[in-house]
Amino acid sequence: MMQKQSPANVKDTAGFIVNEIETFVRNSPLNRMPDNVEQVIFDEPLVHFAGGDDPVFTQYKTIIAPSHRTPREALAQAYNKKPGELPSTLSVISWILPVTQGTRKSNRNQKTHPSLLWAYTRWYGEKLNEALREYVVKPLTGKGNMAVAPGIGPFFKTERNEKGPYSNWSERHIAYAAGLGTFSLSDGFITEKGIAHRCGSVVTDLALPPSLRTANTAFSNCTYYLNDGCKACILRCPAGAITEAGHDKNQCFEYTSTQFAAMREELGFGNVGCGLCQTRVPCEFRNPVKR
Ligand code: B12
Ligand code: SF4
Ligand code: SF4
Repeated sequence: MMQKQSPANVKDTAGFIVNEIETFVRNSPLNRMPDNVEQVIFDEPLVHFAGGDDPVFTQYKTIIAPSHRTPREALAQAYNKKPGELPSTLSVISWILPVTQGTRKSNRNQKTHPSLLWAYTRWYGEKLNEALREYVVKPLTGKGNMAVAPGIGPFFKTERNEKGPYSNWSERHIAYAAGLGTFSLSDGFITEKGIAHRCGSVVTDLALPPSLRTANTAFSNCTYYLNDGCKACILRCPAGAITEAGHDKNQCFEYTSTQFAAMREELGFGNVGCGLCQTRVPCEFRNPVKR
């Protein structure tokens, strides 16, 4: 799949990777609802790149936790090397998988539980997301490049502190670094295709052109911070986990892990999600600051 790079083909390589990801998502049998193979789980993805040594990745050690890996640390760990032993240029490939209109609509009517389609998206959609991460890594390594998908790597971990659960590779923070959008009052990540999505990423030693971060702040796409008074997600959350102070991860976690046991058991899923705060809100499928 991949040829060795010269500066001249960096742009071609980037285009090629975007095309590979789009084609995989469009054609993969994993991107199909189990009850109806005509219905896709995700729409066309958004794909951006970040420089692997962008200083924002070091900031995440303060913003998230010291254990949060930089791309260099993640790649080094995967190859059992020291970060300084890796090539001087690293890149991160980051993608957004937008939830389809049909699924979003089904969740809009929900008041306490996720809709069946939303639960399928959480469970089967993440299987597609995992397969996509592997699909992006394999051909790169097959052609002699280094690549890892930290979000599904053996060192990936979710821990807890007083604020709630956090991981050592936060896909949304990677997407922020790649200029795909910003955070929000509800904690959700608002992209040009809205907040209802799943995301993923791969680190590689390929040189890829970093995408611009055009947002003024890490919260610019959320209209709450534009003083427009939007509090739609506060009203949507059945757990009372969202207030003007932000998103209480502990409350969200308690609600989603205790309330949906019967649904999880019936479906045989480990997690059915919730996402009421990501549907029937102005940021559901678009960037609300661009009305
Ligand atoms: C742990 C976890 C949870 C926990 C905690 C969520 C959380 N907010 O962190 C719980 C169980 C509550 C949860 C719930 C849900 N989750 Co979850 N979860 C994760 C997981 C595994 C790790 C997240 C993590 O590391 N967070 C770290 C903390 C610190 O991040 P944070 O609180 O979001 O970050 C805040 C600060 O950093 C702050 N900030 C402050 N200053 C600054 C400065 C700068 C410069 C920046 C950039 C940021 C920043 O910004 C953020 C917002 O306040 C990820 C998968 C992954 N590997 O990333 C999925 C993930 C975050 N979950 C996801 C989803 C979809 C959900 C649910 C909707 C459930 C569902 N599937 O239906 C809910 C939504 C909750 C919500 N309102 O955000 C998606 C989010 C996609 C999106 N649309 O935003 C992810 C990325 C999974 C995926 N692969 O797509 N989840
Ligand atoms: S519903 Fe409104 S306040 Fe909540 S995240 Fe979306 S834009 Fe921000
Ligand atoms: S914050 Fe958590 S509990 Fe509240 S609507 Fe969003 S996902 Fe559901």
